[in-house]
Formats: sequence, C-alpha cells, structure tokens
Amino acid sequence: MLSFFSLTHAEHAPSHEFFRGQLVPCHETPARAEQVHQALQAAGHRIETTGFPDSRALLGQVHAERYLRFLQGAWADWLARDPANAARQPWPSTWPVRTLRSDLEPREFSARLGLYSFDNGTPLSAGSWAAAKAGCDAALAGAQALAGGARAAFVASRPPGHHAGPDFMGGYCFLNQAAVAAQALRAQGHARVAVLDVDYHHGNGTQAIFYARSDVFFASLHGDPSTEYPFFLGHADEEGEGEGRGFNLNLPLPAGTPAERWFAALEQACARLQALNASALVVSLGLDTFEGDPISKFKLARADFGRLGARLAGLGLPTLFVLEGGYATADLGLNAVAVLDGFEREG
Ligand code: OKS
Ligand code: ZN
Repeated sequence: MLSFFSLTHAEHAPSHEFFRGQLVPCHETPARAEQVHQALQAAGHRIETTGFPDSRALLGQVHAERYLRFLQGAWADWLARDPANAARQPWPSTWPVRTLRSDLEPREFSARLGLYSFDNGTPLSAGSWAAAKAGCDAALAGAQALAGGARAAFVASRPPGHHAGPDFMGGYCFLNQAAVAAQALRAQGHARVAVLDVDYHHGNGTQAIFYARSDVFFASLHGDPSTEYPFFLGHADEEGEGEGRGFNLNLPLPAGTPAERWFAALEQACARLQALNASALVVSLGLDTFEGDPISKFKLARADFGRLGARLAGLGLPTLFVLEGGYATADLGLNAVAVLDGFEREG
C-alpha cells in the first residue's frame, strides 16, 4: 500500500511526560515511526517521504486560528521567556475549567499552554509544530492519492492527532491529521466522509471537530471512559448535536475486552457507516488495542490486525489509514503492516 511519511516527525522529541501524575520517559517516541517505516520497507510497501502539499488552509478549517498561531509560535515564546528553557520542557500550570474564562488569552506562557491543553500529558519540544504540521501535509498527500485513484493509502505520521480538537492539544496530539484528511476528502467532492477511530482511546478531538456536522460521520471503538483516558468524553449517549445529531457513534468497551467482542462492536460501526452512505473512509489507526501494549487494556493479537484490515476492505470505500497510538514499539511496525496486508488481500 502506498504510504506517506515525513522524516520531520523526528523533530518532535520531548523526553518526559506526566503519566498518572508521575514524570516518566515518553511513550510516544521517534522510534515508533522508525519501526513502522522499517516494517513497511521490509514488507515491500512504497513509501513517499517528501514533496507533500501544504495543509495550512485545511488546518484553518478544522482548528481555530488563535490555537494554530499559539502552537506555531509556542517554542519561540518559551525560549523568549528564558534562553535556558531550550533544555527544559514547558508544562501548563492552570486550566480554564468550568467557571473560568477561556475567551481571553493570558500573556503568561504557561497559562496560554493551559488554555490550549486539556491535560498535562502532552509534552512540547522544539520541533512539535514542524512534526505535527508535516503529518498533516502527509495526510493531505494521502487524501490526494485517493483522489488520483488509489484504493487506499497509509499515513505513518507522528505525533498522533485524534485527541487534538478545534482549539486544544492533549494525549500526545497537537494537530488532527485524520480531521485534515476528512476535510480534504470533503473538498474533493465526497458528500459524506466517515472517520472510524479504532485506537484504544476515544478520539475526543475528532469528535469535537465534527460533532455538529452531518457531512463527516465519526465512529469510535475504545476503552470505556469511566476508567480509561481521556475520561471526559466517549460515552455512548454522545450522538452529535444540531445538524450533526445521529452522525456520532461511540462504542465504549470495558478494559480487558477480548477480540471477539471488539469485532462485534466493529460490525456495529461498519453497519452505521454503510447506512449513512459514506463514500470515503478515514481510519484513525491506533494500534494500542494490541495485547502487548504497555498502557492499554484490549487483547488484540497480530492476526486480529489482519482481520481488521480485511473487514475494512470489505466496505469497498476509498480508505485512508492514519497512524494514531500504539506503544508496544517493537511490534508496532508489524501490527501496522498486518492491517495493510489484510486490507490488500481482501481488496
Ligand atoms: C498522559 C496521557 C495518558 C494517555 C495518553 C493516550 C494517548 C493515546 N497523561 N491516545 O490514543 O494513545
Ligand atoms: Zn491511544
């Protein structure tokens, strides 16, 4: 399968994250993308690494301009505060929850970081904007490949994107590559695009971006937010609002869910997206549903990823896979290839 991958991903390389209140080495590392890259090459998939189109205009359609301005300038602002910050990671200090105001942007850097974050688990480094933006450019290149007649393509970018919402970062995500891809497919003339999120974690950012829209259907299978990150979105009663009512489907599953139950939920999502006549599919391909994932609790095995690819090929839609989470780094590339090979065997 034709794959798109920007080496710029490596410029996003923070060292530590807050994880359940402790400062620990990052789970989301450059080695992840390198593993995927190597596995794609070893399996004979064609990989494009340069010459991607500029996704800036599309970014303005899925993210707020003031958020994009903040993120693009964030590292320079952090350094302007103190040159010694080059060797430090910034963290948000205060979040505008509930009764606090979020219409104004404070001048203080850590407060602005809080305004545009929903957690303290999304470390920023010098090249975070460049890496995330390059991932969106790769996503646009993937969408254009579909317009050019490709049956499917894979965007192997990092950092991931599905927790990034209209004006916030979170969960290792800054810019929402899957949303950019869906928006690009809409602009190509697909009247309804489906985004199917199979990452272990609910794609709260993607849901938020499209919640009031009927032209992009969002469906997600994920760990039940009553115990699993991101905790504050992803329940079954979130069905969309206004024009978007009926175009959001959440299928939360308990931690420990085995493959058969997971595939039954996948059938529900597939049935809905077919009933809604989606003509193109974006798959937020998180591979942290793997039984060996260190931070997640579903039980999919390598062979299940092949079955997933084959099932999605059966939908018969132009399909763009976009890499999201997955932290069993040594297995990540083989799991990704299993999905793509399963798709190509069936398609
Ligand atoms: C750190 C964040 C904890 C979980 C992040 C999950 C990232 C992910 N406080 N999303 O799909 O894989
Ligand atoms: Zn995840």
